[in-house]
Amino acid sequence: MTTNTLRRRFLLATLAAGATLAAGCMQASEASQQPRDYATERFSAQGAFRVSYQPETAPVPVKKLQAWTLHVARADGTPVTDAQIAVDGDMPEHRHGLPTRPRMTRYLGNGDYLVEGIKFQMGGWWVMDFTITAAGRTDTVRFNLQLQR
Ligand SMILES: [Cu+2]
Repeated sequence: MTTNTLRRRFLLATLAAGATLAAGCMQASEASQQPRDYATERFSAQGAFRVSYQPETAPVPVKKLQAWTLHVARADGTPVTDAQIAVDGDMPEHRHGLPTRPRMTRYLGNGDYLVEGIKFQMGGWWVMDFTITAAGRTDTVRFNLQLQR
C-alpha cells in the first residue's frame, strides 16, 4: 500500500466520522426545537395505558392547592379500575420539583382517580409524571404544562 493510498483512506475515514457527528448534532438540536406536546390525554411510555387529566379549575392555577381527576384506561379504552398511582412533578429547566407531595387519594369509579395536594409555586414549563401499576403492569405517563406566570 502506498503512502498516498493510506493518506486517502485516513482522510475518507475522518470525513465519514465528521459527517456522522454533524448528523448527530443536527438531530439533537432539532429534537430540542420540536414543540412540546401539551395534550391532556396521552399514552403511557410503553403504551400500556391511555391516561388523561382534568384539573379542578382550568386553566391550571399557580400557587393554589388543587386536585386533579386522572382517568386511566387500557390502550383499547377500557377503564382501569384497580390502579396504584404515584405522582411526581418537576420543572426541568429549574431543577426543582413541587412544593407539595401529591397523592392519589380516592378511586372515583369508571377509571377515574382523585389526585390531591398538587401545587405549582411558579409559572413556566412543568412536567407531571404518573407511574401507574395495574394488572401486573407498570408504566409511566408524562404531561407537559405551560403555566402562566
Ligand atoms: Cu421553577
